[in-house]
Amino acid sequence: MSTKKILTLVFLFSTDAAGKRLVLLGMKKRGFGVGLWNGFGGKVEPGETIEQGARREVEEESGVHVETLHPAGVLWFEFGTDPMGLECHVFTANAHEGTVVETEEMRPQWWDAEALPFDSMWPDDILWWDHILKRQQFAAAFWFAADQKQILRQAVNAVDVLPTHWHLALKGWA
Ligand code: 6U4
Repeated sequence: MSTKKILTLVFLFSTDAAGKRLVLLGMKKRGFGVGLWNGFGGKVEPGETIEQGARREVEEESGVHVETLHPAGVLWFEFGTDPMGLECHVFTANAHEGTVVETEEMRPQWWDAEALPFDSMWPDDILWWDHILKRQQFAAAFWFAADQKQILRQAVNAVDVLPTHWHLALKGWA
């Protein structure tokens, strides 16, 4: 693995009248992960911090502003023989400003956080979502087949401190 792209993935939480935790997912309408319910996020651009990139993507994809982001986990993805690895920084947010809107990229919908549509999500999500619900930070890695569907190898760990340079740390860990 020689190169990596840094991505963000943000899960926005809310509560309904009965106090049930809700999470906002977006149906991806184009590009990578099309047809899947996903958190909001994308590539971090040059000159941005990871959090700035996460905030920008949330605004672009859902129309709302999130001020406080809580670091929740780090994911590493490889697909088939593609030399590009994806390091995806996962955040949660408990508050937002503005109104959620459908955008060119995403059709947003609130879901019961304990009953997500895992059959129509990236197949790794079901393997780490419990950590998010329990507010337990995690570091995970998934080696997908080239079809971007089948997970060939995986590692999911709860951590006390989120690792930096996660793909390098993996060499001695997975
Ligand atoms: P463009 O269309 O170039 O603006 P951009 O919005 O920057 O793209 P894109 O569309 O490549 O990013 O989307 C990346 C998003 O997909 C990130 O939020 C992370 C998410 N993602 C990628 N692989 C994933 C996986 N295996 N599991 C998962 N989310 C994944 O839960």
